[in-house]
Amino acid sequence: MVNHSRTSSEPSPTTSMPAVPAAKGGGGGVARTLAQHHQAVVGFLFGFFLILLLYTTVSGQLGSEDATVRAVTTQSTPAVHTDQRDRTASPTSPTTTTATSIPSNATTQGNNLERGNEQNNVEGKKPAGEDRKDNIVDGTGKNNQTGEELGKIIGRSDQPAVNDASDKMEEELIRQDIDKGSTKNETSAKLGAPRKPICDQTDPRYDICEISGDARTMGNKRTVLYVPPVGEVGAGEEWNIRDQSRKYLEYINNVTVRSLNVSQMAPECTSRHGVPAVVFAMNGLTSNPWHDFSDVLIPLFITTRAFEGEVQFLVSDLQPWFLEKYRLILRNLSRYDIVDFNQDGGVRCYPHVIVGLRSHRDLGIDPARAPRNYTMLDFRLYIREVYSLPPPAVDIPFKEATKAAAASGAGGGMATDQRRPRLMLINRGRTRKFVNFPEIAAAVQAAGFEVLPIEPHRDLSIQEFSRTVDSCDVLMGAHGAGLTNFFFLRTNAVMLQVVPWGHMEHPSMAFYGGPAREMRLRDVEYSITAEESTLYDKYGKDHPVISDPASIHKQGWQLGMRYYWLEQDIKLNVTRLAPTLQQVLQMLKG
Ligand SMILES: *[C@@H]1O[C@H](CO)[C@@H](O)[C@H](O)[C@H]1NC(C)=O
Ligand SMILES: *[C@@H]1O[C@H](CO)[C@@H](O)[C@H](O)[C@H]1NC(C)=O
Ligand SMILES: *[C@@H]1O[C@H](CO)[C@@H](O)[C@H](O)[C@H]1NC(C)=O
Ligand SMILES: *[C@@H]1O[C@H](CO)[C@@H](O)[C@H](O)[C@H]1NC(C)=O
Ligand SMILES: *[C@@H]1O[C@H](CO)[C@@H](O)[C@H](O)[C@H]1NC(C)=O
Ligand SMILES: *[C@@H]1O[C@H](CO)[C@@H](O)[C@H](O)[C@H]1NC(C)=O
Ligand SMILES: *[C@@H]1O[C@H](CO)[C@@H](O)[C@H](O)[C@H]1NC(C)=O
Ligand SMILES: CC(=O)N[C@H]1CO[C@H](CO)[C@@H](O)[C@@H]1O
Repeated sequence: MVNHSRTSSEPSPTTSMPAVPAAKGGGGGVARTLAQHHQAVVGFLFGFFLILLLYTTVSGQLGSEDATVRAVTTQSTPAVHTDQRDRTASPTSPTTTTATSIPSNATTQGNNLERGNEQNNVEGKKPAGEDRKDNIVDGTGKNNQTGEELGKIIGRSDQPAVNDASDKMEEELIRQDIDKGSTKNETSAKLGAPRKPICDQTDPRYDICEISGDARTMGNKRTVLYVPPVGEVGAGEEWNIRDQSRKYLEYINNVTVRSLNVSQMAPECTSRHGVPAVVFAMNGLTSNPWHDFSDVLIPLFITTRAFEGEVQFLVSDLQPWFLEKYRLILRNLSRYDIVDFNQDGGVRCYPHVIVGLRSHRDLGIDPARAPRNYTMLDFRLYIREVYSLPPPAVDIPFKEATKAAAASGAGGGMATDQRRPRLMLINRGRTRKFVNFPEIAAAVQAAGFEVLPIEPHRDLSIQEFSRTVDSCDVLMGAHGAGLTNFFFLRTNAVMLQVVPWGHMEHPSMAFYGGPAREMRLRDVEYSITAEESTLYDKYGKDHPVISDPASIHKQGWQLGMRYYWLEQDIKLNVTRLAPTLQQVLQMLKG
C-alpha cells in the first residue's frame, strides 16, 4: 500500500543550532534552500489569490472578526498632531535646526527622535496606546480649520495662519540648509540616499518609492512630494504606484509620488516629523489571515522592522478591524500613532518617506534581501515576543513537561509516561471542513494525544488564542487559513496539514509547509485519498474530478478552484490516518 503522507526532513545539522535568543541571523541556510522550492511554484500559484480571499473561510482565531471590536478602533486610531511648531520661535529657532539637521542624520533613526524630543516639536512621542488625549483626531490636518474642527484639538485653540511671512522664510531656510548639507561629501556618502525620489518598479511583486530629504505627504490627495533643495534642478517626475505588496492587484488604489521642479511651489508643512514615514495600503486581499500576513504584515516587517519602532505609518484605505486585530504587532513596529492617510488633509513633512511595501514571496522572507538578513524564523520569534509568549529557549510543551517531571521525581516514571502531547485540531467553517470531526478527535485521542478541538467562530481574542496555540505541540487542520496560527507555535512543534483531494500538494507546501519549515517548525502532510473526499460520493469514482484531477486543472484554474477548494469537504479515514499520528508522536518524543 502506498503511504500518501509526507514528512518534512528534520532541519539539517548545519543549521540546527540551539535556539537563538536574539532571534537575529539564525536559520538563513534553511530559508534559502526552501526559497528555491518556493520559486518553483510561484507561477502556478499566481491565479487564485483573489479566489482565496473570496472563499477561503477561516478557522481558528486568526479567522474571526468581531464587528463590535471594529467599531471601537475607528475612533482611537487615526490620530495625528497638527503643526506643533512653537509659534513664538523665530525662523532660526530649534524648529528650523531640527528639520535641517535631519538629512545628515537621516540614516540614524534614533537620533532623529531624540532630536525631535529635545525640540519638542516632533509628534507622537508617546507610544501608541498610552494616553491619547493630546492627540488629534484627524481628517483636517490643515491649520486653516473651522471652529468645529478646532474643537477637536484639545488644548490648542489658537491656530495660527499658515501662510505668514515667517513660515515662508522658514521654508526657504530649511531648503537652503538641506541643500548645503547635501553638498558635503561626507554627508551624502553617509546618507547613501537618492537626491530625488526614486521609484523602483522593477520588482515583479511590488513597486516602491523612497524619498530622503524633504518629503511632504498630502494624504487626502494620495500624493507624496519630494521637494528638491534649492540649487538642485528638480526633474518634475511623477510616478503612480500601488502601495502594497501586490502591484497588480486592482483593489489597491494608487498613490502619486512626484518630485517638484524648480518653478513649482512646495505646499506649506502643517506638521513636521523627525522620524521616517511609510505609506501603505491595508485593503486588498486582507481579511483572510493568510493574506493579512503574506500581503501586509510580513512585508511591513521586512520594510520597517529595522527602524525599531521609530517610524510612522500612514495607512491608505485603512481598515479599522485590521488595526484592532493586529494592534500589538502594529504598535510594536511603530511606536507612533497610525495616520488615516485618505482622511488626512494636512501636509506632513518628513525627512524620509517610503511609499509601498517590499515583499519577497508568498508568506516568506528572503534573508539575502531583507534588512539584517531577517528570516521567517526571526519573524515567528518576533511575533511570539510581541504576544509575550515564552522565549525561544523554551521547548515544546510536551518536552518541557517531560523535563519537569524528570526533574521533580526521578523515581516516578509513571507521570512522565502519562503526559500526552497536545494537539490542536482545527475545523473549517464552510469549505474543506472535516465532516467526521468528532471521530477524528477521538482517533487523535486514541493515538495518545490530548486533543483540543477548535471549531470556527470561537470567540477568543488573538492574544488569548495565541497562548492556547503556544500550549500545543501539534497544530492539525485542513489546508487553509486556520493554519496561519502556526506563527504562535514553539520551535520544533508540528504542523499537521491535511491536504485535500485534487493535486493540492503544491499549494499546500508553498502556502504552509515551506513557511513552516523556514520557521523551524516540523511539518507533516497527510494527503487524503479520493475516498476521503466528499467529491467521491458526489461525483462517483469515474468522474474526472476523482479519476483525473490533472484534466480538471488543465481546463483552467477556475475549475480546479471550484471543485477542490470550494466544493470539497473531508471525511478522514481514521484507520489510514493512524500511522501518520504515530509518526508525529514519535517526532515529538524523539
Ligand atoms: C481656508 O478655508 C476656507 C474655506 O474652507 C477657504 O476658502 C480658504 O481659502 C482657506 N484659506 C487658506 C489660507 O487655505
Ligand atoms: C568631494 O569629494 C571629491 C572627490 O570625491 C573631492 O575632490 C572634493 O574636494 C570633495 N569636496 C569637499 C567639499 O569635500
Ligand atoms: C496605478 O499604478 C499602476 C502601476 O503601479 C499603473 O499601471 C496604473 O495604470 C495606475 N492606475 C492609475 C489609475 O493611475
Ligand atoms: C514644472 O512643472 C510644471 C507642471 O508640471 C510645468 O508646467 C512647468 O513647465 C515645469 N517647469 C519646468 C522649468 O520644468
Ligand atoms: C517591540 O517588542 C520588543 C520585544 O518585546 C520590545 O523589546 C520593543 O521595545 C518593542 N518595541 C516597541 C516600539 O514597542
Ligand atoms: C545578508 O546576506 C547577504 C548574502 O546572503 C550578504 O551579502 C549581505 O551583506 C547580508 N546583509 C546583512 C545586512 O547582513
Ligand atoms: C481506510 O483505510 C484503511 C487503511 O488504509 C483501508 O484498509 C480501508 O479500506 C479504508 N476504509 C475506507 C472506508 O476507505
Ligand atoms: C553627519 C552629522 O551631521 N551628524 C550629526 C548627527 O547628529 C548628532 C547629534 O545628534 C551630531 O553630533 C552629528 O554631528
